Amino acid sequence: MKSGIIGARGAGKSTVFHALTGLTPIPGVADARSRGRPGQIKVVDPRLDFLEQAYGSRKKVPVELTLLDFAPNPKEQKEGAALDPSLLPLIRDLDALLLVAPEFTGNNVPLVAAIENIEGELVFADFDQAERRLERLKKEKGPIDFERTALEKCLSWLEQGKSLRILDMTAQEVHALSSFGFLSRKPALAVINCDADRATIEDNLDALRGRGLESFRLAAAFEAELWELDAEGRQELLAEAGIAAPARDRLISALYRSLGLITFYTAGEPEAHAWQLRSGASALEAADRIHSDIARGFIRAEVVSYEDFAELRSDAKVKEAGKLRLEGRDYVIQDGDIIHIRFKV
Ligand SMILES: Nc1nc2c(ncn2[C@@H]2O[C@H](COP(=O)(O)OP(=O)(O)OP(=O)(O)O)[C@@H](O)[C@H]2O)c(=O)[nH]1
Ligand SMILES: [Mg+2]
Repeated sequence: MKSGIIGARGAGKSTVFHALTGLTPIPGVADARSRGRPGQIKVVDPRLDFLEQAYGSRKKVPVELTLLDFAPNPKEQKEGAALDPSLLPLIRDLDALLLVAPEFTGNNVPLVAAIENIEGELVFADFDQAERRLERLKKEKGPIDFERTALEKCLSWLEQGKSLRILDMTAQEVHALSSFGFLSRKPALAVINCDADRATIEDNLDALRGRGLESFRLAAAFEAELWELDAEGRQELLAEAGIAAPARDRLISALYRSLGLITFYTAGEPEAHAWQLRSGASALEAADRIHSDIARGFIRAEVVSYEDFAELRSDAKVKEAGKLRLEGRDYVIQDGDIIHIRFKV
């Protein structure tokens, strides 16, 4: 899963990237080819640690998220502009966006306005794209099909300055528009980059929630500096600042919530593996996540919930207690399920 960090010049995007990944930002201004810098975040997962131990696995594979920071391009992004327009094609295929609003000493702008300005740019870009496509369809004079009516619905929504994230669409409409990668429909988090003494403030930003945005507060410069220390030192300074968990861990939960994701596991002696999945996905989709061959040859899934396994601690005991379920391809995977797929190729 890939998320991109966007926002105004100097909002602290690279500092947020540094705080979350431990990687220092790209120095200077990048050329067109190397604008996006990816950083990996391994998801800290106590359930996976437990499985690794219980199975004596030789390898542990956590879920990884990718964050992208973009080198600035002052020629394209004017001082004060909410977004660099030349980034638009680079963020179209991302799964989620982090919209950064600065709220630290030296750069403290009205929060909701900062986020709404970024959203405004996304809405504008979508409007432009939808309009151009609609015009082409009209010129082709084909029948008024599903795509066309769906586009018209989007346009009249975007026209009001609203993001597509909060537009009710039928599954058919979503399908008809899926190839567009509309930016204002992407799950997004409002990231408030603040001073350390304001990191634990509880925001109640109804204006943002109304736009389908959750907010997420972090003291980026403070947490970026913590990477100089060992794990213990980091924990100590975080605790002193009253911050319960590192921004990285809190971000992961926030992203999981706003993207509607769950984690399932496969575990055995070779490896304990955590997999990310869309909430509501079937056993067949889980199989496909592991390997397309496994999905193709799917016979059935053997499933135990994490809670049951944690209590019984071995496959044999799970079976004995009758807690191992045999499920078919349509079974809806639950968060924490440990599954073993039987398949034939
Ligand atoms: N005090 C404080 N300073 C910050 C914080 N975040 C960023 N800064 C400072 O703000 C300036 C800009 O930060 P960057 O992280 O480079 O901002 P950016 O959004 O990546 O900037 P561009 O890539 O040039 O658009 C730097 O001088 C940072 O040190 C913060 O949380 N607290
Ligand atoms: Mg930067």
